[in-house]
Amino acid sequence: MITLLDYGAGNVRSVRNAIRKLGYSVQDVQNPADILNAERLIFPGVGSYGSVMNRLRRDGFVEPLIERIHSDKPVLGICVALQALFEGSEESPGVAGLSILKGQVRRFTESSLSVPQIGWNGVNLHKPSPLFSGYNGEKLYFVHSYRATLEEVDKEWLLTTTNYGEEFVSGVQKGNITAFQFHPEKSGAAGLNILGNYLQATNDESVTVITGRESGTHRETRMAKRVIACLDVRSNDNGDLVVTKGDQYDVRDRGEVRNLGKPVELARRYYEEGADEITFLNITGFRDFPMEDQPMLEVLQRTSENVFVPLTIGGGIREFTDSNGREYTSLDVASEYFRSGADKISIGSDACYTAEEYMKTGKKTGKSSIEQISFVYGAQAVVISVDPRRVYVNKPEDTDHNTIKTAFPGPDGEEYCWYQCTVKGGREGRDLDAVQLAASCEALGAGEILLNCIDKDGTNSGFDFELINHVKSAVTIPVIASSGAGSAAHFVDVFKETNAEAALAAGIFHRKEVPISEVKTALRESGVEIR
Ligand code: 1PR
Repeated sequence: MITLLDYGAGNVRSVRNAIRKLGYSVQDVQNPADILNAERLIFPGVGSYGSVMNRLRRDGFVEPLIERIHSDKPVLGICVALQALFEGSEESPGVAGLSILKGQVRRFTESSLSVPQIGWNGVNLHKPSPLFSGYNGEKLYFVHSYRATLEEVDKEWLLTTTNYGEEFVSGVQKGNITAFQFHPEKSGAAGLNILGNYLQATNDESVTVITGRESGTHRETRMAKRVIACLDVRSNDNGDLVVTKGDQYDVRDRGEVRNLGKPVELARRYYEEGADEITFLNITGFRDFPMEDQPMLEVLQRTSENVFVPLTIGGGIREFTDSNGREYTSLDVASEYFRSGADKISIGSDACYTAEEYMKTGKKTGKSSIEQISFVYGAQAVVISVDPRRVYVNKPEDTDHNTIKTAFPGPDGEEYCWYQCTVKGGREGRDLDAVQLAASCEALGAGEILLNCIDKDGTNSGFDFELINHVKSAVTIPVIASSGAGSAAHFVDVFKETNAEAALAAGIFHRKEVPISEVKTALRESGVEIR
């Protein structure tokens, strides 16, 4: 029996599902005494530093947790839980941590890096550990902006380090305490193996004598470029929830909504085929009341039972009032999705309205969906889905928007274009360009940009490098290139021609034109770092 410290700050469903998948039972901490009495305790780290510590304090969990850590009972901390062992974090100034380790956790400082670090990276083992038995250097999933530096951690605690432009502490272990900066529950088979080793080692004393993977052979770890499978989901005319796919956002074929499969089954297939991440977009979310949109919640719940890579959900993340007059904030809506198994939420239309307001007033209100969700769940949990379309002009002075000189002139030979943001699934253009949207949303606390392109969507003609470079140069958060993938070579091209951290495709995977393994092979052969 494993006891889980669920303090309601994010997706712990994945940890629960991973433990169950490994054959153990899980129970939740109900009161402070459970923390002391649990045989084995897992402290999952989800949410921002401040929200984690404040919730632990609110529930009276801090004292028993410290007491347990000082006893000889096992505790496994994940992600922010590793950071919580320190005295505090730059993420939430003034909020005291558990102070088991001295010092502060700080934001990545290297200016050439995209922060947050979102994605797959390796670890170097600094001491023999049974937890890494069977680990062969596979990449594991990280998602964080803050980290403990090597100077901050006593040698006897140091378990693993990872390089993200600088070497940081990705694992600590001393006596009964183990904590990982990566998410084993989101790191595919390699992560499940580490988690399984941990559960076995803490179950059976004899296992701890096994010496794990050779430590001390230091190799540079490298962040991988991610390959993401995207599932656009909506109800068809019979009311069935289907994965569909549009051509330039038109998902109907001879009047019928295209049906390319079932969301849960397809997501599982992509996980098994090696997708680094799965994104679900509820493409009619702007119409429906999301809290009543139980099918999408169920899709997430069922998917997370068998899919152990990050899940993003988009569509309908906004505040609304239901037919009974009950008001929901976008934070309520997002929370429901996180509880159901989402690791990140993606905001489309609402991000445009927020950015427009922000550009008008120059003020952060703290009330927008981006700010609220980022404050509670951390920037890394907030993705902005951009749906831009090219607007051609003869010269930059013809518009107030950010233009580029394009190598693909417009219908009348126009040599410049800007990228107009749209809302409601591309139906309505706004007086806002993609650079304005991305930069405003970053300033408001978003952690990643999902950069679609209506002109390219479903065309199989390759990604729009001009758009990607244009937006990428305006932000320091990671950018996911999306729309237009038609072959494995297109993925190679997008990573050679742009600095995008990830590339996403839909149609070619759904129609089984290009398997994910072929994309990965092409990338590996071209020298692109992959998982
Ligand atoms: O506005 O917050 O409710 O979010 C709605 C979400 O639904 C947005 O993320 C928006 O991008 C998405 N969406 C709305 N309508 C459509 C549509 O297709 N009619 N799909 C839509 C967007 C685009 C991509 C697609 C890539 C790759 N889908 O995500 O998967 O273009 O496709 P390809 O590889 O086949 O070229 P809100």
